[in-house]
Amino acid sequence: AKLQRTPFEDRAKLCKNAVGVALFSLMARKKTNLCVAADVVEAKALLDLADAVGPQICVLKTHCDIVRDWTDETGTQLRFLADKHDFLIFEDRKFADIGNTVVQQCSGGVHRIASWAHFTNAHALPGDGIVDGLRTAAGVENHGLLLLAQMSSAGNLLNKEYTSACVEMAKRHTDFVFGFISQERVIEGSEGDAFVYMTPGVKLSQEGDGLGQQYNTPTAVIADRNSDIIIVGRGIYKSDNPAATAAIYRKQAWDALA
Ligand code: 6AU
Repeated sequence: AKLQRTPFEDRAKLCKNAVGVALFSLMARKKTNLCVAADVVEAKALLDLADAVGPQICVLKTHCDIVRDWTDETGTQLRFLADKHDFLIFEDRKFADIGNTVVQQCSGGVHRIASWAHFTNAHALPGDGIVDGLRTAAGVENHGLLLLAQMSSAGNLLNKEYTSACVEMAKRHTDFVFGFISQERVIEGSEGDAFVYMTPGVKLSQEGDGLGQQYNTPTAVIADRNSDIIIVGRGIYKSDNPAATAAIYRKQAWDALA
């Protein structure tokens, strides 16, 4: 049976966080549910990749701590490209410490994540204090947070009970937490429509990487598991033509919504 999907423009009205609202609206307007994981290690390569895939994506996902020559200017330039191409920037920091520590990690240090990223993500493991700390560091007006409810890697410890606890945590913080990193939609019905589901571990060729990553196709993730956004890294940035390959993933992921 085909899934009945609430249009993204309607889900924008249900979401309580400003960045979540902006993301749903952007997806509806630009007609893309592709996020590129820009896991490259030099600032110029990151900016070039962002400029090349920018027209295809709703979100650019970064790992700022793998970029060997990161400066404040890198964040500024990413924001410029986000405005140019109409996408949001997601720093995949996977915070996992106590509230007081994540305040510093999110706003300070070399990367000053809160100054350029629209949203980031966190493990629920430390408890609600991690959400409160990140809210303090970034504010709810121009920032949002995803919780890691499920992971793509073999043997991960995020079992069903843990996923349920993440869902409950998100529901307690809807001003700030607007979605999940998950392998499927983790909240059904209209309550679940207020959150976004972003799924990594997506590649057109399905063999793993020898380090535990497990892949599914765009169609399986969107049509079968009812997720919203595919996150694609190596499948795109390691291809000969990232812009053209991004267009292929974009079409498959968007067509899978229909
Ligand atoms: O497509 P890949 O395998 O080259 O890259 C997948 C990207 C990487 C991971 O750090 C990230 O997705 N990721 C995450 C995220 C987004 O939080 C969670 C997870 O369970 N698996 C995963 O691969 O940048």
